[in-house]
Amino acid sequence: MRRPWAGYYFRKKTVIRDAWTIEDPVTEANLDVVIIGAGAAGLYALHRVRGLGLSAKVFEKGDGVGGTWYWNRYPGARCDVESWDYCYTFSEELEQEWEWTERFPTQPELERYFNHVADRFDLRRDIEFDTRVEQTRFDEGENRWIVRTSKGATVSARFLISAAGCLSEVNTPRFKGADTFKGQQIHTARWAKGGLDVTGMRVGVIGTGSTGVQAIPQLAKQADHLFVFQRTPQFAIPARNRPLDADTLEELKHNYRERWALKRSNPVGMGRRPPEVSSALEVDETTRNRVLEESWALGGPGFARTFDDVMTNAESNQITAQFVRDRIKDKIESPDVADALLEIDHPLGARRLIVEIDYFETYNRPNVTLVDVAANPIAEITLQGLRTADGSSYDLDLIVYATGFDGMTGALLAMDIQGVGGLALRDKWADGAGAYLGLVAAGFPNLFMITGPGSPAVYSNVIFSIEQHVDWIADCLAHMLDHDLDRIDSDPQAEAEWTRQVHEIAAQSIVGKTDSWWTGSNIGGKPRGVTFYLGGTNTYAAICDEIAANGYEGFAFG
Ligand code: N01
Repeated sequence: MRRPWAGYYFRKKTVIRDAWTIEDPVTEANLDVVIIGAGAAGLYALHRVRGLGLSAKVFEKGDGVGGTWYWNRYPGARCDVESWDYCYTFSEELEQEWEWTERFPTQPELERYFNHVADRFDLRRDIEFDTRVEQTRFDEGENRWIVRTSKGATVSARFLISAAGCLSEVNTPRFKGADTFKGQQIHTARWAKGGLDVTGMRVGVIGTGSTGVQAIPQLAKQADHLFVFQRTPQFAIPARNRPLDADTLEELKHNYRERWALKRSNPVGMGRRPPEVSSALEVDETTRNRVLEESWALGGPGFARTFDDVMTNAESNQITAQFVRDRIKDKIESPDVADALLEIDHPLGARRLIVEIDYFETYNRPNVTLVDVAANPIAEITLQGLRTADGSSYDLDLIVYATGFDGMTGALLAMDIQGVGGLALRDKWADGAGAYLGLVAAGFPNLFMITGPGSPAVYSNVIFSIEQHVDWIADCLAHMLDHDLDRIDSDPQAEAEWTRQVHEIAAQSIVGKTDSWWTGSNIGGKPRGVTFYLGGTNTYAAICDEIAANGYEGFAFG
């Protein structure tokens, strides 16, 4: 059978450390800003820095814009944040002209949206596609970043902005024998552009995180048989997706500004009001159940905030989690399958809460088999399929790796970034990643990270966090231009204190109280721990603004 992608997915990750020096001829020397990535962050960053009159170039490894929504084309891929929240807020014209069609937009719709943004703001002419940034070094004498790309160009820029994304470096476990499999193997974030027809195939899906949970119901509809290899059962909340009718759209457009104000005051950047009841423990059982039922009926990611203290109070969490277990159980016909799907070993929200459409019902189909690979781990991939530790074999035509990403730092560390004194970012972060406000890592001057470690990043409505970061960076650049400043770095002490606070807040939360990509434990050798700020996007934005108003406290200019 044809294996069009097999070679690509199992190519060994290369860490480039050749004898490249900053004396290499520079092919383009007069840029103000280089931006890495043309996803939601890179597009908006380009728009803002152009507005300051700066010249800029974006390097994008794909051949189109959209980032996550360019790469993740697997069946069922859609955003699990509502369309009216998961969109830019910087342009009222954009808000008014764009028409969302569903509560939770699909990947094709989001890809269209980002293409529309690229065209509407004339961004493409400064984007170089099919080009990866491989190495960058800070030239201390000139206060410039020298950037080398996969196409062999070496450009120099005053500022470097990473918009490489928190979930763009894929994680494909290397199972013994994977190279021998005669069928097709594909990672969900590298799905073929034209789609993949799995009709009549025996398909194995490894992984039941947000991605697997979205892909499984769609693959089951087409495949001859679907085997789901589950290692960790997880909580999932019904999406209750729906098309948006004309009245809803009109109401949305009318209220965008009001929603923006709600996002600013919400701890995860969503346009919602605070919960009606702050703790599950402060009301009687009847009220509690009514609130839970209403929240369940509404569905979506907001369920995690049914009560204010779900993420901080173990008892409130346990009550909410039991409610979810009971509702899920009702959907599954086989008691054994229900048990296997509900043997959840962590509090609700300790891993990123999943939003699902027809996921649990899919296990009632005769062509779907759940395989527990916690008890019997995958031992090897064979010529015919897959074998688990107890000797059971599964004949397959296609293996789908819904195995996630090297989150938060993976994309940054896939590049060879060297700061002051040749310090490599991967050496600086060898024991744990952090940057002052998640924006600038000490020793890496003039390098801004959008949604970097230390910022709310993935624990927020990320596109709203992106806008907040980009706006802050643009204001900071304007300040530097106004005051004729060439260089900005973080004070190492301010950075250490910020990172301490990030860890202290995480220690008080249920978030990350079990292994997952949130804690980096899905990647061998990666330091463990939550690296994103859990104090709330509203609090975070206020701190960033205050620091800027106080003359950029904790930053050092030169
Ligand atoms: O990745 P994951 P994801 N053997 O890391 C399993 C965002 N997202 O792509 O849990 C067997 O959550 C692994 O098992 P375990 C969202 O932020 C957003 O699903 O490690 N299994 C797990 O089940 C999300 O959180 C949307 O035991 C192995 C799965 O693979 C993030 O992306 C949609 C294994 C990986 O789950 C990542 O989600 C989709 C092995 N050796 C994703 N290795 C939106 O809608 C790994 N697994 C916006």
